[in-house]
Amino acid sequence: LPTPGTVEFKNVTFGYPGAEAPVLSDISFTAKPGQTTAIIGSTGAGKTTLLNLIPRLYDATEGEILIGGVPLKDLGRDTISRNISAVPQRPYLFSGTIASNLRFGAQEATEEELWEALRVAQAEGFVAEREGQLDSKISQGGTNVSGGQRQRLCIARALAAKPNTYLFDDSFSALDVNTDAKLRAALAEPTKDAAVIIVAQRVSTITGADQILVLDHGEIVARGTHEQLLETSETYQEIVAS
Ligand code: DGT
Ligand code: MG
Repeated sequence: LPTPGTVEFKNVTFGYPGAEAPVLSDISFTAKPGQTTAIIGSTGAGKTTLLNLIPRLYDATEGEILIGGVPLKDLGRDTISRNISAVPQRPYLFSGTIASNLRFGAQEATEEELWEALRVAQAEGFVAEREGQLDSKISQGGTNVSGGQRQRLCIARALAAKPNTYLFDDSFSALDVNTDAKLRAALAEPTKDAAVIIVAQRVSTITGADQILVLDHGEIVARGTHEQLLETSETYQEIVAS
């Protein structure tokens, strides 16, 4: 791949155009390859906004984001999309087949690679049961699969692209605790050299993360491992208790 996947935020502030107050203030962290960085915080804290800055859906108002040491603005859009797989909070499937949906961003993926991605995403079973399997039809917006299936297909799509940076926006909370745990265990191998950034609602999804950032009103109010935060962060304790 063109660049190593280290994602670095340096004093990033961001406000939506026209809005008075910034949504993110002075965010600094480094997400390293081979590590999982988790972001947790209440609704409206700015988690999705933070993730969306990485593939440049928006540009930082102040500060800088670098991937592999290169400022985002110096990386072409193409390089950015080849390096990053983002699973959005509201995952989207388009009208086509399961295979064409999975190959979005991974045109050259073989059927075997698609099945492997589905296996990791805990989606192999329900795809195998569908008539036509990889060639079965998906309707616009993915309305003919369940929300949880849609989420897992979008995770499989992200895996099929074999990027070096993964962004998961709340991708596991619609799954039952069991599937969530199985999926994350299966992700370890294919993402072992990638930088993985996970936004989570459920603490159990991220207890094993290498670092957890606690976001509150657009600021990182605490950071550390699960064990460290349990000792040091009241905000984190409240999230754990909720
Ligand atoms: P969630 O998904 O409900 O847990 O919340 P977060 O943490 O993902 O929050 P986020 O980043 O969606 O929103 C942070 C703040 O920014 C919140 O006050 C709503 C506001 N906001 C989000 N998207 C937009 C947008 O497209 N335009 C404007 N003007 N404001 C937005
Ligand atoms: Mg969000």
